[in-house]
Amino acid sequence: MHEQLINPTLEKFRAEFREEPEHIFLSPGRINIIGEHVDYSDGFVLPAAIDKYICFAVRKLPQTSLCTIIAKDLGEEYTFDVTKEVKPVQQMWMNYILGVFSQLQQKENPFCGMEIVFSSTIPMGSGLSSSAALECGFAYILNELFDLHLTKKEIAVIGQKSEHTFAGVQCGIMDQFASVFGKENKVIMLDCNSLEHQYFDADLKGYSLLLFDSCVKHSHLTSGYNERRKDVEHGKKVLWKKFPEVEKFRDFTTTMLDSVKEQMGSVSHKRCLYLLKEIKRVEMAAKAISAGNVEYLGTLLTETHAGLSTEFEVSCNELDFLVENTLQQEGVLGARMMGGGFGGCSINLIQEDKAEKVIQAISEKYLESFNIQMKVYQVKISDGIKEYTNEYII
Ligand code: GAF
Repeated sequence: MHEQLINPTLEKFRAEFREEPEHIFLSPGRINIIGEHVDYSDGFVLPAAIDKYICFAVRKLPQTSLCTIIAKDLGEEYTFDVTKEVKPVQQMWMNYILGVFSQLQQKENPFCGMEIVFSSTIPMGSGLSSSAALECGFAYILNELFDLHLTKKEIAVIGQKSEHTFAGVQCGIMDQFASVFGKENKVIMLDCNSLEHQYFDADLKGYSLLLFDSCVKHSHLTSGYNERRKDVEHGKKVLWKKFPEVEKFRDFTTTMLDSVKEQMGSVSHKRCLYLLKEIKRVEMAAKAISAGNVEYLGTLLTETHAGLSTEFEVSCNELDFLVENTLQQEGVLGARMMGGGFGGCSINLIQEDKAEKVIQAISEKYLESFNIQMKVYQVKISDGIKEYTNEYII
């Protein structure tokens, strides 16, 4: 991590600001084992933070009110005045940050100038939540530097709201929650309705979770993410009109759903059907993990892909190809697209000693069919956002 991430971030900070940073923070991306698109529908999800991070090198400047942020990997920088109201800007990466700042600025304004350089090993647009890592990382920094006394839940919610208000994506809470609450070797079972959560050991009994990056990039602002959410909200409205006594979306049955199919229309019906089935699958997956039943976990992952592809319609040809072909390989228990969809990664449950062979076979087939070199990430389940306090002088 030093070579790849921390040292280059530090070097850039020193080169640009001619000083040492006072803090280094690491904010992780996430995987999601199962529970896709249910985080804005009272569902359960099973995400985990991973060992791919945004690294922030930070220094406070009490004598000024200017905050300069350098996005090292993009070769861009942006300066804003912490005493002035902030508005969305052209640079999307900066909107994640400004969206966080605007919420905290409204509460009180204890801020002064700052110098920040950040750099990342989370590939952008690959479904590993680089945006949540950026939002929550910045909220965490402000919390630490200015003693804001925010709880971890508040940091996650501020990150999510920044996405809604400044980035225009009506996302759920899963990505931000995983980035903040991640724990080494533990999967989080999160109830997105109450935000109650518990941790599970991620022992996969000789199998590992490998990510295959289709390298088809997506942005949830221009993909169908917000549209899917609208389809679902419409379906919910119809359901609650007929069954006002039902408290949470996940308490509707498929029989109730079918009874209002005509009023809601076939599109919202299939979206809601997928969601109700997916929420149940997550509960079954949590039981399968606890019981060490990896075969069944694999079956559930594959069922999720079928639902995402045909009912929720957020997959794409490249992801369908990767999943279909991976499932044909020996030693593969399950595969599915991961995250919001329309590109990004598949997550695959593969016997450890068969992984190399699977990777080789799928890379070749993918290159041949799409002329794209697939990328492979073997990730470790890691801690959530934290200050990096080890020695980092190079
Ligand atoms: C994206 C969103 F940001 C999450 O909130 C979630 O809905 C996910 O897609 C799909 O499960 O990552």
